[in-house]
Amino acid sequence: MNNAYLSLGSNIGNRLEHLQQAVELLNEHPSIKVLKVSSVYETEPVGLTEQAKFLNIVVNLETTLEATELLSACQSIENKLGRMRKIRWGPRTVDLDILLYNEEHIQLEHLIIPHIRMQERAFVLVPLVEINSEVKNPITGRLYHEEPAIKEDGVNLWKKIVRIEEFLQ
Ligand code: GSY
Repeated sequence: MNNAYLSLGSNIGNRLEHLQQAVELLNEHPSIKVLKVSSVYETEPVGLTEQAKFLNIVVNLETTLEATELLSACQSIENKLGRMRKIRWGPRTVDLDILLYNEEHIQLEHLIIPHIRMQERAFVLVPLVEINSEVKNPITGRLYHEEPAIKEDGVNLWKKIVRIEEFLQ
């Protein structure tokens, strides 16, 4: 069994509903079981700053899928939920990024794990560390809660989630 962490973000329409639907679709996948869902954070956009605020979460799941198969599953959920991404770094209905897959270092043309920018993004680090304070960068061995970027402004608790059932509709 493989263990993975995903980052999910939405900044178009009913942002919470998009995140809930994405987590439900993950959980309905026959080869995926969602184990933990972080609280929901409202976050200032990073990259293209002239766009609406995001809601972000991180989920922890177990899966029998290979990393590339998990990527395909994430992309098909994005497509199903009508992801619009006309502009690079721009607004999106829902975005699913694989952050970590076991303790593997994967470098493919279309998939880099650990996610290449995760240690620079408070909107990833804050919810990640909430669900696992001991999680480490598998390459450097550094704890993600020690990354300086975790202290950056622009990440605010929006909805506290304690149990996964509270999140699923
Ligand atoms: O990389 C995911 C999409 N994204 C986000 C996001 O999810 N949250 C915030 N706050 N900024 C972002 N910029 C991009 S691109």
